[in-house]
Amino acid sequence: MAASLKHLSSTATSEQICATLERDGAVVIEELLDSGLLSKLNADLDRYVSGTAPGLRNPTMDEMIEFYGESTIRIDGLPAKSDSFVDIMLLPQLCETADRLLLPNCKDYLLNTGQLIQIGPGESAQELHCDESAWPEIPTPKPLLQIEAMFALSDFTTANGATRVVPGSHRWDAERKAKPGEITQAEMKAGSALLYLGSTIHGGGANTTRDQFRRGMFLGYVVGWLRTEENIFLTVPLNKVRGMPTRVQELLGYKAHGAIGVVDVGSPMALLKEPETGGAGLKSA
Ligand SMILES: O=C(O)CCC(=O)C(=O)O
Ligand SMILES: [Fe+2]
Repeated sequence: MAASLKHLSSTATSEQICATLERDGAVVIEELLDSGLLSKLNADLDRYVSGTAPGLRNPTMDEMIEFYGESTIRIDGLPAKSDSFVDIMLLPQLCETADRLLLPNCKDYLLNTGQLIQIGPGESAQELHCDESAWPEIPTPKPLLQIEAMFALSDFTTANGATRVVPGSHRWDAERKAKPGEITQAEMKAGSALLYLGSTIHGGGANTTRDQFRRGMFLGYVVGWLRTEENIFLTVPLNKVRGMPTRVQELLGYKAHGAIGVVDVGSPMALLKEPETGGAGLKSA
């Protein structure tokens, strides 16, 4: 039987979402963003996309140039760039799923990265991977580290680069490679989202169109004791964080994980309550 993904409606309960994620490693939630939220988010992002060239600007490793795509625009720092992104961080379907799947493995979780991923015409398929391979130092078997949502901000089609997914691969040994018949693509309408686990094999699709841009937005939560992929303390200015809902401040790293992530060996939240210093909250002696 050809590989396929289960689609649930946005009224699905977190039990249903998690049961599907535990069984298949991935699920599409249809119409997770309403049309008003989708257009506000796209308008906010348009302002940044128009001034950004495709490809990686400051590679940390040569292999990342191809991995991130030379015809793909990626932009992070999204909590500072769009209030709609901040609203989306708190969607109950996302937070309840993270509560159920990640809280058994940590005291609380963090935003790992929020990323616009716009795949341009001619882009080749991204290498299939698990997002948890960002932390190769953690020995296997690993506890579940991450849950991810890839929001379709334009329609996702096979031709324009809909995410490729290997259902069931979250249970595979690390060496197993997907055969063509085990790979499907997350075709979905703008506003829908693919939810998947950090251990599920997937990758961006090839964009074989001549003139279509596949706009996706990635939002992932990770166990709070890991270093996050995006350096959110630098991508989201402190003065912006001060005006955000408390739960968002926590998810951006302003809550200690027990004794980890502290300021003056205490809660970083105290820093957000101080008058604006414009910097790291340092006071001169
Ligand atoms: O663009 C996509 O559909 C997937 C991107 C991805 O998996 C990644 O960059 O880790
Ligand atoms: Fe990925």
